[in-house]
Amino acid sequence: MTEKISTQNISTSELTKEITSTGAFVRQGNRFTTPFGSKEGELPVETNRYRLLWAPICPWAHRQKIVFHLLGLDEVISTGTANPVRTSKGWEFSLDEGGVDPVLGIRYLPEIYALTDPDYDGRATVPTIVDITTKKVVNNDYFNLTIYWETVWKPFHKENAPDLYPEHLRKEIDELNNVIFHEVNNGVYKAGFATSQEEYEKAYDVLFKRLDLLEDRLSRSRYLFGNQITDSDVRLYVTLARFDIAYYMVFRTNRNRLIDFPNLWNYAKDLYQTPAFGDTTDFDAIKRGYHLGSHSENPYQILAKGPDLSNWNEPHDRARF
Ligand SMILES: N[C@@H](CCC(=O)N[C@@H](CS)C(=O)NCC(=O)O)C(=O)O
Repeated sequence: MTEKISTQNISTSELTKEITSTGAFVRQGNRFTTPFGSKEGELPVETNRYRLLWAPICPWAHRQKIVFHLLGLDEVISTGTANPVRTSKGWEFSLDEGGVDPVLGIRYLPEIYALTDPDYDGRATVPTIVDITTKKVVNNDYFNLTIYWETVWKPFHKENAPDLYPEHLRKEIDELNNVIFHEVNNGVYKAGFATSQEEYEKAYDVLFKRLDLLEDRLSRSRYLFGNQITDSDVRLYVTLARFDIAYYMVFRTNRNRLIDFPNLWNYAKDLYQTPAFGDTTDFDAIKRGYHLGSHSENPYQILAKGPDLSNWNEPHDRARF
């Protein structure tokens, strides 16, 4: 579901952005995309075999963590957490004793990519799924991972786990996920990483047009698909949770803040106050990761003091549905 990558005119900067000749950001494709499943060639669905490597700053990784909590998969897939401020050598496991991931023994994420594929020359990204038995990366397909957790991993869901990807809604969820990905989740990055005024404004306009439409949609229902939380809500939430604290300032997506959209803001608060959402949202990590992660854009490494985040715990209006 990722965009097609143009191999021409890609420039590499400190952030190793993928940039076209007109200054647009085009995200790299995923190198490890073998699906989980029971067919030959698929990754076997087994407990205590895989490790999720993540960083709480990252929206693509955060959604795996939310889904793990909602479904109880934290019990069967272990997690390694990188420091939110990425180093010039990549994500670092400096929060762990001795500065190495205790299960895999790596200090920097690129080490495990190199062990898996010495020829890999793309970015080593979170989320990454490692097979602990082989110490190799088996999947970094951030777009599809939550769908695997929600479907083929069902035998290991906790009792009364929600159905985040109900059969009768799958087509609509897939369609909305695509739109949310291109215009919102990745839309903020397209605005933030653009290297021309024109591409930045294009991404900005698409993003806010879509947020206006979602604002309207959420005037009619508690969640994106009525009264049940689905995979699409997880995807939208992770971008909303980073909006005012990071994207508004760092990516210049500043037509207005999340808290200026009554429905999106109440919806975000509602989810934040739902187990699995708020308790996996690390605002401090998000702020440090985005504001301090690029030395070229913040050479004096000054951390913005605001915004006030206490309002995330204030009452929301969604019970009216
Ligand atoms: N795998 C995807 C998406 C995941 C992703 O971009 N993760 C970011 C953090 S939010 C990352 O790990 N970036 C590392 C880097 O750019 O070196 C990609 O390659 O673009």
